[in-house]
Amino acid sequence: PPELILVLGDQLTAGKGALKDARPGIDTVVMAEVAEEASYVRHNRHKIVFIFSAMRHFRDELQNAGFEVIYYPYEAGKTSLLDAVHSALQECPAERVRCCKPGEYRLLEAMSEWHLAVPVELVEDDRFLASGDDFADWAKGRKQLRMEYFYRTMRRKYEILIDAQGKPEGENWNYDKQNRKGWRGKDTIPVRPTIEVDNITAEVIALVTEHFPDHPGDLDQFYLGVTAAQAQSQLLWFIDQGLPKFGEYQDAMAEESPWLYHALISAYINTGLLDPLEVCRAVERAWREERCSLAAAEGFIRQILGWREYVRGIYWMTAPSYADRNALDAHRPLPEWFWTGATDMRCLEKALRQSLDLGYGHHIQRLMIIGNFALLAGLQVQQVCEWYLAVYVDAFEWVELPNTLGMALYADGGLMASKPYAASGKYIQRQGDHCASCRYQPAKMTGPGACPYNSLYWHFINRHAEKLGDNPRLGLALNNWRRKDRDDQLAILTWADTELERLVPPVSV
Ligand code: FAD
Ligand code: DLZ
Repeated sequence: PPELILVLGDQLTAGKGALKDARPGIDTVVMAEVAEEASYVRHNRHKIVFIFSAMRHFRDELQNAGFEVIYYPYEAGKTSLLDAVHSALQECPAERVRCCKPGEYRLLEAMSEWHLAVPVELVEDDRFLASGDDFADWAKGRKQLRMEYFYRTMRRKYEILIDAQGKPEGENWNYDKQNRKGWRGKDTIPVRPTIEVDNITAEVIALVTEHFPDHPGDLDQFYLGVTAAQAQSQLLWFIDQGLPKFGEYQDAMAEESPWLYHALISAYINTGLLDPLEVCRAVERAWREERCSLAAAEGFIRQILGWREYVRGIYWMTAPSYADRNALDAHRPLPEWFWTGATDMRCLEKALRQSLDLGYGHHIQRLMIIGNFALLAGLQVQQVCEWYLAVYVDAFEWVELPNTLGMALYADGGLMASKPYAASGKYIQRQGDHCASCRYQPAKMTGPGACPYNSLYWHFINRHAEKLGDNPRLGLALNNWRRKDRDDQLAILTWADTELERLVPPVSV
């Protein structure tokens, strides 16, 4: 019997998910641009344009492949996906609705309450490399979950960077120690090819400009591909131009570039325009053809085969209560300047502005600049998570939440990360070149001109000393703090309190 196949805006892969075994000429596909999905957070306008335009291009591809597609553009005024499915069922004779399991718990829960005239079947999302059951099996009985061990299982399972004896290539599983160089402006950063804005994207840009005036994002700088072919050519460009230096500068921050040698492919993988396994295999191939070092290839593959699958496993294993965790009792309200970038801390200003304007920040900006500030200042966890979900083009809760709540804010008490990623101005100075153009000095601890990250770092260590006391990875920091003179400690804490009052003022009622 004919089916109605609902394809969501982050499920744009032919032949996978609900489209697996779909029959052109028999089944009908429905896709819808709906207010509820576009507004549940203040999504970056780049993200809305990217999703709507990619959906419209995907619709055309499905039609070219012979599918009947019912497509509701934003102007059709469908409020929710349920609303769209209801309407589509009036237009076609389907006896069942099929949809791939959504990436966010919020939507899964809503779908479980859909009452339609025909049954709804949810199918597993086969675009991921570890299913929920695979992850649960791996996690079962382990006292502590650590990404590194999960990653090794995945390397073996997919035989990626594994030699003929079944050992890791180069004899090590992980080459992270070679991947920590700071940026000193000494290398040439390759210029990224621009992608032409076609008519479909231009129309969507006009629509989003009109309907989402309060959302962040400078659409004059729209830079994303919107088809699988464009995503593929971005990947090939990266493998050629970015990958050779990816590992070396993976943890670096640069004044002159928002992306350095990063791939800019997360949005494509998360929406189905690129396949994660094919990406890993293409990078492995580049190493085998001697086009990059093993450290670069391994470092990159670990992010996708390891971290990406691991955070998804954590998300579904702990949903929905994970989102409410706040293990360090962080309650300061998110300052308004997170939405404008108006701060005189240079590194933070750069990271915030590009995140707001482009919807992009690389990992170290998200973790060690913005996330680190939120952690040290004790910003309210759920407000910070909502900010991340809104601002980045690649943000979907399954990947955003464990990264923000777990990795950056340590609000899960150490389920995701083995220690809080707390760092002072010294780290930021070592990894990048922002400090040279900043009014604050990373070598100064207190008084006017002192880098706020410094005193806030010790404030953080001091206020959580008890909770974090048994974490061996923080032993050194705690000892250094305890060895300080009582007067020095007091001066640092008093200065940090002054800085907190200034930078994160309480919300006026
Ligand atoms: P590259 O640095 O070139 O890395 C290659 C790929 O590896 C990425 O495209 C991505 O698919 C994958 N990857 C790398 N790190 C991670 C990770 N920690 N978790 C999952 N995948 C990873 N990534 C998202 O896709 N969506 C998010 O909403 C998101 N939120 C984050 C929030 C915080 C606080 C932090 C610290 C990280 C977050 N990340 C998120 C992970 C990572 O920062 C982005 O995937 C990466 O910056 C995307 O840029 P890129 O494609 O240039 O990545
Ligand atoms: C993110 C997003 C946006 C902005 N708009 C839509 C939309 O109009 N229609 C749609 O099907 N999907 C959209 N999405 C992606 C969904 O929010 C996503 O499928 C869920 O959050 C689950 O990951």
